[in-house]
Amino acid sequence: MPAENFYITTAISYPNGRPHIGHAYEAIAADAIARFHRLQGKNVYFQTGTDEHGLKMVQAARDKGVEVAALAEEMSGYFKAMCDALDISYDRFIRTSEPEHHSASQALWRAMEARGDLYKGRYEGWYSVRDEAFYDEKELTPGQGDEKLSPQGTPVTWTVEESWFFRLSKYQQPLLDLYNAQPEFIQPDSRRNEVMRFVEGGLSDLSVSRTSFDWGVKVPGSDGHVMYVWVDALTNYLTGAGYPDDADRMAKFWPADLHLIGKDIVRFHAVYWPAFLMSAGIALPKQVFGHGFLLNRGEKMSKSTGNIVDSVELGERYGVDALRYFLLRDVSFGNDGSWSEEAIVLRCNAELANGLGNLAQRSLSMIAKNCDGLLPDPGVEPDPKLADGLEDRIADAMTSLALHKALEAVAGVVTAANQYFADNAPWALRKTDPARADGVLYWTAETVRRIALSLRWAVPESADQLLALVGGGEGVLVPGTALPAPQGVFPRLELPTLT
Ligand code: MET
Repeated sequence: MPAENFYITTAISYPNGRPHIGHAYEAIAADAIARFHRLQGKNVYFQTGTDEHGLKMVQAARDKGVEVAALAEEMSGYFKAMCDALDISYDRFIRTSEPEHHSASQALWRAMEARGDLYKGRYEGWYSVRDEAFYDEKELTPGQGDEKLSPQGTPVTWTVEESWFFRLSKYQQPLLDLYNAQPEFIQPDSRRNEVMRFVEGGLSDLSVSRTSFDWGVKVPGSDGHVMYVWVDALTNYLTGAGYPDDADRMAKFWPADLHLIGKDIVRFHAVYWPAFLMSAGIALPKQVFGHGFLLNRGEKMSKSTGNIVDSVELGERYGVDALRYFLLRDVSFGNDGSWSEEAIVLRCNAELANGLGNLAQRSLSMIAKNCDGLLPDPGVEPDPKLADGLEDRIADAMTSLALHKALEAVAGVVTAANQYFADNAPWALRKTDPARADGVLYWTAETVRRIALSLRWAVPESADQLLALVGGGEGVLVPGTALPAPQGVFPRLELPTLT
């Protein structure tokens, strides 16, 4: 039987500046999920990339005094470098400026046009360049002076422009039917409720082209119009699946299994995107999951407050796996989470350095010293079954994308194994009952193997190092195996001293 396919995406980022830890967080979470499914034997396709068109990019380039294509090129490079530095196992890093993506977007456009869902008109309304979003008057709140703010708190400007429209209003009922029939389409439930309220409130037709600038995908057969950036941005998911020409690839990877995105862009993914696809007669993705924001000591990262942190630097300072572990373990996935360097140090020292690292180091150095570096025999020492059911608990947690719960289950086994090691004191048994001491060391090493295997999706490099140290892989450890010299896998972290 061919392996099951699994297609997962992150949002694609605007390369109008450098990536910050919020981008790293989404990439790490998606990577963890992608790796988990690969380890389950699935044929995974994982796509991330950059969203390079739109007014926001045009304005950022103008502010910096550079060409927009040059800005996109340079900044996209930083996003890709971030993914590479953080061990993000993407299969494709897509850029919406690629010709192949332009063709896919135009094909989707034509399909919506053929359905009779596009018409030409004049857009008059509020637009937020920061969100690249249109808003209804009723959604706005007053800002300073005459300023009006979007629900995301970004300034909006009154915009009048000749434009193509998409008959979004026609899809109000089909969308509500979708949310009712498939509650898992939008998760978590809190986001689903928000979207349902929004759609129940009525949908206006959507302006889907711009004429005031030309940095975008050209509207087929309509000179002077480029597509509204979200139309082409969302289409990246189809481009990656081979739309429109590669039917074999489409059959494998479409519909996508999971679009992992931030909670601020759920509306685009759970309202506009399925409406476009319904219009074009294309199957809908199985799930849109809106994760929470990552707050720095409770504050949202923002360029204006200057609390942007370079995740690549954090990875260099504390270790990529420590950063990954912290983010996946500390944040209750789906909710907002808070991070600080102190919190990274605290969590990783407690559970990685002192918890798992010590367990491995203490047991393996005793094996090196007392057992000639050969994995001892369990003898009659009973299997303490410390990791019983661990894999199932992780799989359960991953089904509902409770990444933090999956790691909590692993942390529980680490604690139990340390307790087992301390209670049985193999260093003391060595003098009174060496065969039992051997048995305790064997079972400790075997538990470390199970833990390491269970962590491969979260901290890939460290988990593999740990597996190599216990001489293990998929199967139960074999007594007599010669082990490499033990080495610390999880260094104790320290906060940089202030100078
Ligand atoms: N560039 C968008 C954002 O960062 C996401 C596009 S996902 C199709 O909000």
